Amino acid sequence: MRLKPLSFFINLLIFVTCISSSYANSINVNGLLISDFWIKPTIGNHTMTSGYLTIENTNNIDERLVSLTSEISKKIQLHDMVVQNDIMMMKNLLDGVLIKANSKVIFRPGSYHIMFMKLTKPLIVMNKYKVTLRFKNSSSVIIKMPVLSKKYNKTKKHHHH
Ligand SMILES: [Cu+2]
Repeated sequence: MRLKPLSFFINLLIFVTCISSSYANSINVNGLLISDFWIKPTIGNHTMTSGYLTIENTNNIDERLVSLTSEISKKIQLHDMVVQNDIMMMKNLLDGVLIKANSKVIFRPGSYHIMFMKLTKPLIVMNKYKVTLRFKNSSSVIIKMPVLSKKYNKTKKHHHH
């Protein structure tokens, strides 16, 4: 095996196997707690949908979610919802999402979300799809995001199957 530069190892992807029962998904990668990740089912034959997660940064330095990739989508953006002329609009966050030291950012409907555009295949409810999160400081992380028909304002329900 040839020697690779240190950055190669730092950027090595960490493969994470999520607990398959219910969707109490939660992983800890170098002090980044990533939890409650899910993808909204597509509506009809729409080729885009959104995804959500919670990222808690327990480290003493700021972190930034820079970009995402996945085999399910040819184009993934990080969006926020903003009000422009009294209309709720989606805003493409070109600089990613800042997760300050010792704080938490919650992606949820009506707020931060992952925009999966140009889906490459229909998403199946309860299936899990690999999504790679790329951070500024930490290694990239692969999570398996389940497609769930969650009710936005209700308390969490557990799906057993
Ligand atoms: Cu969006």
